[in-house]
Amino acid sequence: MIEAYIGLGANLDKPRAQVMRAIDELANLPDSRLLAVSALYRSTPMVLPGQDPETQPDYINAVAKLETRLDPHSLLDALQAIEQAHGRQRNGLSWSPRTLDLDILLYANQQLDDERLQVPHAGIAVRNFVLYPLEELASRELAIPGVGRLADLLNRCSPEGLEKITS
Ligand code: A4P
Ligand code: MG
Repeated sequence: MIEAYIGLGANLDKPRAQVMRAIDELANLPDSRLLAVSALYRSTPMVLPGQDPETQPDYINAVAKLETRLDPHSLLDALQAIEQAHGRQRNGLSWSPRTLDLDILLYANQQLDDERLQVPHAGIAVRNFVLYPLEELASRELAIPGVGRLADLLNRCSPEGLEKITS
């Protein structure tokens, strides 16, 4: 068994319900156990240069910690099957609104870079909607392979635009 962290994000079609349902589905992944889930966060859309954040609804984001025997590509297959079951439409445009996005943030202490997977996730160092929920589940000393220590990344990442949902 290895430990993996999954990022959840949604900004279409009742995003909070999408994320809650996805958490249940992560709990039912084969050969895996859901160990912990962060609070849900509301976050301002991060958009590509030239895109207007005002044109997208806010995201609901969270991070989940799993124990799994699935290899990284089988885990990605399983996550993409969940995305499809949530009616995820891919229009070929990056960072467009979505009913559900599941990203492998970390897979043990492995670094992967192939045509389907980049792990740690490419955006991990600069995404407050990943780092702050991750801090709830992991030690601040967590070493993110090839990237740095979680505490250092948090020090450099403003929580602006991120709101923990408490009710
Ligand atoms: N892929 C490569 N590495 C990974 C990984 N570690 N985990 C590949 C999951 N998938 C990975 O993803 C495209 C391809 O990335 C997959 O087929 C897989 O083989 P996708 O989900 O189809 O497309 P995408 O999500 O639009 O693209 P991308 O570049 O993965 O976007 P991100 O990084 O997921 O960012 N703002 C806020 N506030 N909250 C958000 O959650 N999310 C995004 C999307 C933009 N802005 C956001 C948020
Ligand atoms: Mg994605």
